Amino acid sequence: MTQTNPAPGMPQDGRPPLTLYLAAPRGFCAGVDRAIRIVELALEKWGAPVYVRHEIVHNRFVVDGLRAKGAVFVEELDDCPDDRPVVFSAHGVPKAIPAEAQRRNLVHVDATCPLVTKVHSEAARHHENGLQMVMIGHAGHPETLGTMGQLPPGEVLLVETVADVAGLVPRDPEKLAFITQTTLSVDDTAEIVAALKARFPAIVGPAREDICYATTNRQAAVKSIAPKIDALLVIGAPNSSNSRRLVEVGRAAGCGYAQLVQRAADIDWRALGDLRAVGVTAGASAPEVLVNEVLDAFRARFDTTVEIVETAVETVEFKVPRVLREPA
Ligand code: 0K2
Ligand code: SF4
Repeated sequence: MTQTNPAPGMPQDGRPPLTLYLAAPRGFCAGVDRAIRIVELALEKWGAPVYVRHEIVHNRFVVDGLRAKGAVFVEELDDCPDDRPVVFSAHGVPKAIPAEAQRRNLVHVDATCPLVTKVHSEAARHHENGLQMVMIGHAGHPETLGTMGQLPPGEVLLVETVADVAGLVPRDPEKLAFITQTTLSVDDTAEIVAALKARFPAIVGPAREDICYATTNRQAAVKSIAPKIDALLVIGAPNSSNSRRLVEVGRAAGCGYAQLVQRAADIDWRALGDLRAVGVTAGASAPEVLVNEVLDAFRARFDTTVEIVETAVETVEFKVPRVLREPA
């Protein structure tokens, strides 16, 4: 699909021509959309303030918007009062957190993405079958903490790189299974899985990838744009794992300049230099309004032709929890 976009009121003369390849899919996934709706519906149902444990998704613009509506973001359940509802973020929480909320009789709503919950269930099932888990993920990331926190300490061994596989000391190399964070690099993870299978031939893996459809699709779209462009901009936050992976995927696919930007004001125009073609995508937690802001910034400086590069069509939708579908 091709659109020529003269910015309203912008002179055509003097602006160099630029083709802007816009990745599709990009931006919000079904899990992010659901998590944000959960906070909005909780505010409608119970009024402000509604507490949210951790950023509901890793995007300051989203968080600030919900804060303005009455959400209060905290890192720990201890920071939530007993008499207000609390929402758990899309990334998931260790098992101890809902248990503690229950003990305190807190009204709590879990906005963990159902695809993250699926990984939690996998871990629990393997544990019941007597397998020790290897988790491929990033240390300290809330999703990794949440997934590892489904099982007792020591039951989940973390690996971040191929090199980490050599250092694993499992209880029984014949009784292992692996799971992954949902937002990893598809290619890097395949290498780690290959190393795990080479060292532990009996290791059990998921029937289908734990890396989710949204992560996979966004990375595939970047790969298809990379050969056409001089530079790639990924709209997303520095703490957004899936957004950072898109930058890495762009670089690995041959894009010499690939940069994460939170919004248009972050674009380093000098570093971009003389551009003929640029790629733009957005992480799963970055709202479309920020994509439009970036497009407008290009239109202001270049005679920009936007080419949408669609490599997949997404139709996934997740329902919000029943408590938010019922009247107050
Ligand atoms: O990519 P991250 O896991 O860091 O999280 P966000 O940027 O908030 O994106 C939403 C994904 C949440 C769970 O998979
Ligand atoms: Fe769910 Fe994937 Fe979105 Fe994470 S990135 S919230 S796992 S759909």
